[in-house]
Amino acid sequence: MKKNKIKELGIVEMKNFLSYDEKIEEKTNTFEKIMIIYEMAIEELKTKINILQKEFKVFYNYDLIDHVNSRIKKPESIINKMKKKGNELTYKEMIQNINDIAGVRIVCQLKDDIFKIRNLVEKIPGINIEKEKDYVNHPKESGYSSYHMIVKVPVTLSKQIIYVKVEIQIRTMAMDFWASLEHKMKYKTDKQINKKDSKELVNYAKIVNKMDNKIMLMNN
Ligand code: 0O2
Repeated sequence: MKKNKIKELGIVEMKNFLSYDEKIEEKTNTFEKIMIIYEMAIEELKTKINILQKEFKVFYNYDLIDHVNSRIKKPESIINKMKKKGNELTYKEMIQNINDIAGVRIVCQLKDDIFKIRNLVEKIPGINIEKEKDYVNHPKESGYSSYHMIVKVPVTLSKQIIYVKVEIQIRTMAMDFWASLEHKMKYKTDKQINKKDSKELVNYAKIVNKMDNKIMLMNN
């Protein structure tokens, strides 16, 4: 949508609605207000995904989506990520550069359902895809596998509609099991995991992938 049209309709991008150049302070009103807007975006998106989940279960007798989780990134994680990326610690930079402040994770049973879900998300009216990363067909070096989408979700307030970024991770139950385990073991610690364990984790990821492929074939 063109910029002048955005103004006419009272639609604003999050970064313009709250164009704060101030430094981030975790326990202030400003920080809380921003986080509440991200929470609203999660609620909007989750409602739409839950509708799809129910539709498939009730009308097609098919468990397309096993479960949906969501979270708001913790302030210290946001700040650490900004430091790693070399961002200035302002609200403006935070909104612009941190794509996963609001996160929704969709977990399914079958590998090919990941792409069915992706296509359904693309069709939800008002949801705009900003960026996608296919770690399913192209797993990370760590072995990590998931489909990532950064979408913009419209949050309707009394005077305007704000477009808010949300990261969606779509993965199978097996991928989810691996990622949670690996996250606990290595992702969040500052310590480097030794080479042997790292290799072992990559091997487990390959086993998970084989299993996902076999289960998918069995179902087909
Ligand atoms: P947390 O604690 O899960 O929130 P971008 O700016 O979007 O281009 P970003 O955010 O690094 O760069 O993108 P990417 O690669 O899509 O990763 C975002 C999230 O994916 C991570 O968020 C993790 O949740 C997950 N992820 C990515 N790589 C791995 C991995 O190797 N192992 C596991 N277990 N999870 C991974 P955070 O903020 O890093 O962590």
